Amino acid sequence: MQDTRTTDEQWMLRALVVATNGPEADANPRVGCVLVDADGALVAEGWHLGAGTPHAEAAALAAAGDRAKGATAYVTLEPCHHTGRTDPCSRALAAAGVSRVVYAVRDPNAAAAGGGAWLAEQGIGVESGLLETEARELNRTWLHRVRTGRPWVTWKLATTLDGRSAAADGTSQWITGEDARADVHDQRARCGAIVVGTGTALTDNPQLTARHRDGTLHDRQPLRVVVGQRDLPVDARVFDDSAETIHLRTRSPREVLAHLGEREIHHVWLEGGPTLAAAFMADGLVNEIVAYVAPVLLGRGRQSVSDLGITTISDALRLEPTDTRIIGHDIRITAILEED
Ligand code: AOF
Ligand code: ZN
Repeated sequence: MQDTRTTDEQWMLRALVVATNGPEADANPRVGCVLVDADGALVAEGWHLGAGTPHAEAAALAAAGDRAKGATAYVTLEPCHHTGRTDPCSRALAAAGVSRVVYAVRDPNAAAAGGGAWLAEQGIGVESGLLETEARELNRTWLHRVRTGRPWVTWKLATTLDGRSAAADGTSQWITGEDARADVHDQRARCGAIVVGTGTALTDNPQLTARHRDGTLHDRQPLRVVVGQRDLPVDARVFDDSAETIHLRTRSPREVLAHLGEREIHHVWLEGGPTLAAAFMADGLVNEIVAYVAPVLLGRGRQSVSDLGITTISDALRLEPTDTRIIGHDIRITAILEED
């Protein structure tokens, strides 16, 4: 099939691909930069490896050396114009003699924005908005936090065919199969924090870490957050030394998210239980649901979520499915709720 994308789009696509080398669960966004010379040949590429390390543009410029002069820079995010943990990319691009800058999405972070306008003032050709949808998708959770001050919340639930997440006596290990559970660990590793209520912490005594199938820990662990007034035993597994844990003695999901947002966490993995999940839902703070549905029946048992105040079918919450797949014997449905 013939590739009908323009040359600019192809280079931006490459910048988006190299951006994915960066870590997902970091205070900073994932950013890629590709430098292309006047003959249309690749000069260098760079990506951001997380807060405190060089920005994508700086990495690409370092790799390019003198060959950056006269080049076009394709960047997935508007070049920053501030001195934060590193120097402004706008000035670095201009100093290197780059003649044209194409970026995908404007930087909504007021502290860093303004690079595009400043570069244009220097007489450098600046274009924006190329593959913006894709670039937004790449940093969906980070953009959400910058816009709202709160992390994006993904509520994970595991249910039986009849919508139960635990048996009548409270036992729930296990409803889904091994493959689905391994998938949960991979997804946890991509988030900045795992949030549960004290009920879940007391009933299941979970470790709340991201582990490989052999039980070893992923290199990076999300922050473990337990929410609620009740005390936890000091020997609870969430307090082991495999990851950092905080116990927030509040019932307000908004307070929880404000606190995590301040910690520059932009993606929360909410694992329930039913009371906490309902509280987040009631406040309109769940952005996405990842549901694992197992070929299991429990009949009488505990619902995955407490009352949502819905009594008639026309009031049902209908989500926008973004992905459905079979994982082992279970089905995983990913769906998003309307953005506020
Ligand atoms: C870019 N290129 O690769 C990244 C940018 O604290 P700092 O210095 O790392 O700055 C972080 C902010 O800079 C971040 O919030 C975002 O607005 C922008 N990130 N900008 O030009 C990059 N990572
Ligand atoms: Zn920068």
